[in-house]
Amino acid sequence: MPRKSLYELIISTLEKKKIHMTLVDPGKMDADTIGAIGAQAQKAGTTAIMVGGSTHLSEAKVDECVLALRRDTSLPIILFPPSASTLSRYADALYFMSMLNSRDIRFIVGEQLKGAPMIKAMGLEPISMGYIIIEPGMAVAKVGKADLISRDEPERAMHYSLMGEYLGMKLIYLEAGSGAPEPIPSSMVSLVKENLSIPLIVGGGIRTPEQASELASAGADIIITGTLVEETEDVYSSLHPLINAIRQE
Ligand code: 1GP
Repeated sequence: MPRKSLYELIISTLEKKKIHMTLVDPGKMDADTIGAIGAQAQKAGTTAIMVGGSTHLSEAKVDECVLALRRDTSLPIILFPPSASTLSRYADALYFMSMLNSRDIRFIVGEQLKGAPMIKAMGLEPISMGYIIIEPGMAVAKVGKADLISRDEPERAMHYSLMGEYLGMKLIYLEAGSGAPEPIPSSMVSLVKENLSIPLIVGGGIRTPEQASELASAGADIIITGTLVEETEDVYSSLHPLINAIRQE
């Protein structure tokens, strides 16, 4: 039987439980620190590691971090690239993402056009994803020139999400921006989820088990945390209760 794709694994896992993924940014930490974070996150129950950030990174830097994660964990590694140059052949897959509410064609199809042949050559699994930036959006909103959706426009977020689904994307990601002071409102997550038939990822500003639980209960299928693991001194103790809280939903 052929090996399941990572996307198929995500779908079959979601039939049983909600998923947590840990985001690490090679622009902010060295490879050994990233490997150590990955090992603690795996022990805490995270399902996959996402490697990326909003700044440009060299292929060598991304390779080094992915290889450290390979050495220190047995988790799937998914690239979360800010641009076509931020790829690594050593990852399992990448979110082939389009920032649907960008004002700049480069972030909708431009980097994707550059990246497509590289993904083919590297043999990476692309998982298409509609990336939608919600206020405040933080660095990624500025870099990606997002036409921000405000926190009190849940319908606009829903319309963008539906557009992504109808374009054939496999996942939708509602992003408040890394380090956002608070996560996306749960009422927005509920409205999007009620109307969507593909899995919904939510990230940006999630720091506590209560926030993660509220978003999962509102309909988030996959919860992402990044800043939390960068700032804590004890990755396991910070992540374990948060991942348990999602699993209860
Ligand atoms: C960023 O949503 C992710 O793309 C993670 O955000 O760093 O705020 O957890 P945080």
